[in-house]
Amino acid sequence: MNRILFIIPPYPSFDSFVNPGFNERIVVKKSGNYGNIVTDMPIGLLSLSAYLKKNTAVEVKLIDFNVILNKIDSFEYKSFPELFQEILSSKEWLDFVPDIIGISALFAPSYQNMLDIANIARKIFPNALITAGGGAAANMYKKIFEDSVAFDALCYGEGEKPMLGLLKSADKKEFLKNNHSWITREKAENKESFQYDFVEDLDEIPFYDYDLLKTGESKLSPSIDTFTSFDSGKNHFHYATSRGCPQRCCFCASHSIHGRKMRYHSLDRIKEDFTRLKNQFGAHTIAFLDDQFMADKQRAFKIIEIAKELKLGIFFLTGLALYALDKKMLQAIKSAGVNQITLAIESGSSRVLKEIMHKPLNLSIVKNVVADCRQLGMDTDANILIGLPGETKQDIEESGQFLKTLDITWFRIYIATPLVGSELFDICIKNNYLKGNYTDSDFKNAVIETEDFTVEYIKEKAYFLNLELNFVGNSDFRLGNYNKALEGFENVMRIKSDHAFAYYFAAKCCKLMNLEEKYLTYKKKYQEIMEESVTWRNYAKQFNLPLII
Ligand code: B12
Ligand code: SF4
Repeated sequence: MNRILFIIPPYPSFDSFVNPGFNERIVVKKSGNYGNIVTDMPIGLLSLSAYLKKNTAVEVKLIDFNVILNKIDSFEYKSFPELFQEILSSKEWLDFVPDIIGISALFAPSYQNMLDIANIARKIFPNALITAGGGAAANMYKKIFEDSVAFDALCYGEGEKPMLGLLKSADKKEFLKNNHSWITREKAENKESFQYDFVEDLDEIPFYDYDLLKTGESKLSPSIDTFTSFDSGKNHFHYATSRGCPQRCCFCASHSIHGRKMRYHSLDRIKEDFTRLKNQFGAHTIAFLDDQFMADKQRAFKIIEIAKELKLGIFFLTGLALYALDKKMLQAIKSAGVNQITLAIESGSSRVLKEIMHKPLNLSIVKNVVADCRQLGMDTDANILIGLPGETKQDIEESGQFLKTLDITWFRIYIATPLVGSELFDICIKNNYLKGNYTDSDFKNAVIETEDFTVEYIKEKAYFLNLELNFVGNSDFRLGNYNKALEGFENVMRIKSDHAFAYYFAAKCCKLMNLEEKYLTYKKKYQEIMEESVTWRNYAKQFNLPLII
């Protein structure tokens, strides 16, 4: 029987884990403050495991370093490799010797961790085949083979069929050599081209192998926690009803793994899986990870109905396409208990949306969707991206002006990041726009600099827009919904305990709601921060906030 060990490297780099930036969420451990790591369920690996177990004899184990980093209450290591060495050589963590190691590297920030894990695993398990898959592995293969000799092969695109072929082959090295979905050093050096080998009918993949997880542990820090309306104590399970997305947003790299054609699970199968999640795993909510849940609207309605019939809550972790969100769809979503949705608006400038992002979104639709959500009592989070090549300072200003007119509950302002596999990445390379290490960038760091802006400008502007749209111009505060506005500000305090603007505007809400005791607490904290922090004093000055209330 084959034995596979799947490993998920820490998502962030060591440096960003131990030195989280000013604008980042902090986690306090006995040994100090660290960046927060999200631990959503790795459904790619759960799918792989289920598919392999259905089709061949295999034993599968999973080590998710993100879960481990969240679990330990003190971080005593001088580097991540120290941690990798300890865990991978410990019998307590791993009670078998794997024949195949499969590292899952979906994104570039985990690049160095993926290499370090492979190098260490090569020493501990000299006879194992070391493979990797996911966006970073598939799109960065040339660099990986330059930077490490530990890998036998990297998977091009989705892994179910390539990995099954590998497990079933009598001569594994020969299989890797001849199969077009596996990238080997030799094939890369010969500049061979690679091919996807997708499971076309997703129903061929069995119910995800959720048993591979200690589900309690993956819920230590789910991304759902950042949504104020969601009770993270509830038992939620990640799931994708489809794969693929036909859109061509220039900043996206998803197609480089899943392709652009939509593939679906049947409705019967979805019902079966939801029922099992509820009855066998005690699920309360399904958190969807589809790239394009709205690709087929009638199907989307039916899936929502299935969840409602089963009395399961639903939640969308990825941004929803606005063109599909007419009043009827929003009513259906709301009726399934959704109180908060993420809108993939991306920019308030029509020019940027159309000419730069290649995103067919009409801004008048945005206004209607936001108004309908308010009317239905649904909170809206808007994803906004700034700093793309071709975008000018004037575009960013115009975008900000438009966004200010929307009654969005909370704006998430991101900095354009050149994801490997995206059109944006190719544009940046071609024009020499990269002014930093792109593997470190994760929508918080600015690394793109063009004729129109510097990295410093974009970084500053992103934070300025955040303060302007979420605090100074907060829509709930503006509309007199002080309780709701206060909820948002208090949520920020929990994530960033020295956020001066959160205390200032929370104090204002409390004053207006006659919450005298809270008002005094928040006012005092604001004034303390103003005394201590030059950065916050500067921001206060820019927005004409008093230093003493
Ligand atoms: C859920 C998700 C997350 C979760 C990860 C949860 C998890 N444990 O899987 C969280 C919230 C942590 C996350 C974070 C980020 N994410 Co994200 N995320 C996604 C999302 C929406 C779904 C992933 C998924 O479940 N896909 C469905 C499953 C079935 O596919 P899969 O995971 O890719 O797995 C398949 C293959 O990759 C392959 N495979 C994977 N591992 C392995 C291993 C082996 C050995 C083999 C053979 C094959 C293989 O086979 C699997 C089965 O077919 C994708 C978009 C997408 N559709 O993929 C973006 C995506 C992966 N994320 C992306 C990015 C950029 C990020 C962030 C950098 C940005 C950010 N700040 O949000 C951060 C990075 C982490 C950090 N620094 O904090 C990009 C990555 C692009 C790139 N080239 O770098 C994507 C593709 C989104 C996009 N539109 O471009 N993300
Ligand atoms: S960002 Fe979303 S809508 Fe745009 S191409 Fe990627 S998955 Fe599709």
